[in-house]
Amino acid sequence: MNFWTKKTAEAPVKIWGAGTARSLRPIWVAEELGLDYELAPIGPRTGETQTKEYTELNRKQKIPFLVDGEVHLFESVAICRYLIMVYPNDQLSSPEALLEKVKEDEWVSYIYGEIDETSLYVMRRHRDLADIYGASEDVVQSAPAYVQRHFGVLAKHLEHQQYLMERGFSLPDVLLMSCLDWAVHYEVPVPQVLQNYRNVIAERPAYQKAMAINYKDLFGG
Ligand SMILES: N[C@@H](CCC(=O)N[C@@H](CS)C(=O)NCC(=O)O)C(=O)O
Repeated sequence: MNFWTKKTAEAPVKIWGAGTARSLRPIWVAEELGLDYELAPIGPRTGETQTKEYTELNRKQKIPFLVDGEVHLFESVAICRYLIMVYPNDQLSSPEALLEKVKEDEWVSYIYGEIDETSLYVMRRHRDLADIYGASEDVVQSAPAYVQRHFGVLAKHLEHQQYLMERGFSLPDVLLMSCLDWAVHYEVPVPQVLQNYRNVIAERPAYQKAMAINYKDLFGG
């Protein structure tokens, strides 16, 4: 199958998952791209990821998840990357040259690895989800300092530029913004440069729409 000439005559893109920082990402990207997509807003701890039907689609029993014709994808980063590359528009810039690609990967891996998985999700696992993963006060207490160290690196990079990639708003910004919101929710201090960056990105209509869709229970409606 050639993704780059993919026809949209098939059913619209379907995305599963709502209510978490990870599920926000594909919804936000879909909104930035102006996609006609269907959302199944299933939550992570509601039993909806454990049903027979969902497990047949996604053996990981996690959200988010995407189906687009023959393409089945889990992992928020992969889903966003897929949407940006298959349905490009001028709201989300895509890397073209090799160095741009690897630089973008560098930020994506850094934010996903160090801030999402290693810090914020660790706090979630060992505090909010302690019944499942075990409580660990030491781990939970040391995580915010670790996040802040990496926020320092990101703040330095963003001191003199608006977005992580010089060419404009892109996938690493979607990841960083979702992590900043998560950190603020966990009361992890955020440096001023990143607070300013967050305020600018929060003005994006697609972000606001995606937040209202993803966190429907918080925003009402
Ligand atoms: N690395 C995955 C993480 C997916 C993930 O852990 N999703 C959580 C919600 S944020 C989930 O579905 N948890 C349900 C479960 O573990 O049963 C991604 O970025 O998509």
